[in-house]
Amino acid sequence: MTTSSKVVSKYIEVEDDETLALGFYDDDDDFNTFTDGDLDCSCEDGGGFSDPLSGEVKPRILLMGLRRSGKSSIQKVVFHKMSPNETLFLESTNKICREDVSNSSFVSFQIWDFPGQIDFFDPTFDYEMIFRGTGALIFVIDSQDDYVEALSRLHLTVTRAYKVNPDINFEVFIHKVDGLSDDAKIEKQRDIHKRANDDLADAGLERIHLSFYLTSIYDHSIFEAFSKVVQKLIPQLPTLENLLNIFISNSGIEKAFLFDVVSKIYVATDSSPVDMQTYELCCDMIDVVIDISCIYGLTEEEAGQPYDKESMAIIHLNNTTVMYLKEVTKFLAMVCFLREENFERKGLIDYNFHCFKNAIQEVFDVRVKVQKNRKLLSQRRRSKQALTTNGVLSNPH
Ligand SMILES: Nc1nc2c(ncn2[C@@H]2O[C@H](COP(=O)(O)OP(=O)(O)OP(=O)(O)O)[C@@H](O)[C@H]2O)c(=O)[nH]1
Ligand SMILES: [Mg+2]
Repeated sequence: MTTSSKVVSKYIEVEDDETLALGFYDDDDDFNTFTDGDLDCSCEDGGGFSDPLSGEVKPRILLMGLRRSGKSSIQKVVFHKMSPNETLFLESTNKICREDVSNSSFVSFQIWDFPGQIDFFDPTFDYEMIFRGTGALIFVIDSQDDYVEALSRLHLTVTRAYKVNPDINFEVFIHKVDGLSDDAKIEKQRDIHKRANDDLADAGLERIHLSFYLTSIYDHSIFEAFSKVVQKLIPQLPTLENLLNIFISNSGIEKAFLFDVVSKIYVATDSSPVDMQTYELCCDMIDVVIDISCIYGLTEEEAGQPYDKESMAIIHLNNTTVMYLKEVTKFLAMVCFLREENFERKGLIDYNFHCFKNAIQEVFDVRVKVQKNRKLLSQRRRSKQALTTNGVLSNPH
């Protein structure tokens, strides 16, 4: 295996978009926290907190659900590399915690972790403002607990949110399924699915679509579910999938994933189905690459930078399959599965990969251009408004 040193910047930009090295996560509570009282801050972008540099409005992902359902654990495990056992010591959340997840590539959003019991009738809780800028609402249901109350809370939350913003993706995590047998998991999912949709149908809201996922922080299911939630928020997804399809069909590759290295969320994959084992192998491979890079790949000057342009790894599995990892951007890695005999044409694969990388770069460039234009437009609008309010602009007629 070949790995090389240097960085993957940790993309959780908390204060100044600065980087922390992978593997050295700061366990301090580096969330931006604010109380419900702070929520009525008015935002001119319709409630979305825009990135001042790009003019981009980051979609929000809300984590909601009853107390102790596992919301904060999910966030800590997926985005802070907290080990699942450590979540046992997490304290109950008592105010909304907001965190920016932004890696300046395709994955860019905010996660809002809510306290268990949100009171929609509390006048200080400006839920309209919250839901207006929301891309996805994840509702977490503890599957090891009685879920009658959770279902009625889900119904209330979803109907409120839908009224304010019908474009929200509603995602239901049937969580803590690690304690359940396979049969019990399927039965729980069927039951929750039926009851939640019946409630919506009774309210005449069958057009609201809920997506269900079985999740646990003790395996990769939470990463996979989060990947799917995030993918829905990436407008370039069809383009990325198309590029991956073209790449694999011309390179003798069976499956390819585009991974966000830090969170191990897969941003896109080709159109063949994903199986959990393959996904887990990819996550393990990324861990191995980063770990080996941290241990052997870092010179003193480059300390803390385990992922860079030269990062790549090849793993031969004992079933004649090869896994091939290559750097795509500072934050993204491609992980491919292919047969050993096809790997003999590595030159072709590398050439196709080079073309793929260029195409991705073009997609990025378009995105950057759009963001710049948006920023210019909003600046112009603002200065025009300022002029009008100062009475400088007057109608000549
Ligand atoms: N077995 C199991 N336990 C989990 C899982 N996820 C979270 N937990 C446990 O659930 C408990 C509550 O987790 P939290 O993340 O604090 O729950 P929360 O929803 O943020 O709770 P509030 O902040 O009070 O609303 C902790 O003891 C976690 O260890 C899971 O997937 N499986
Ligand atoms: Mg919490």
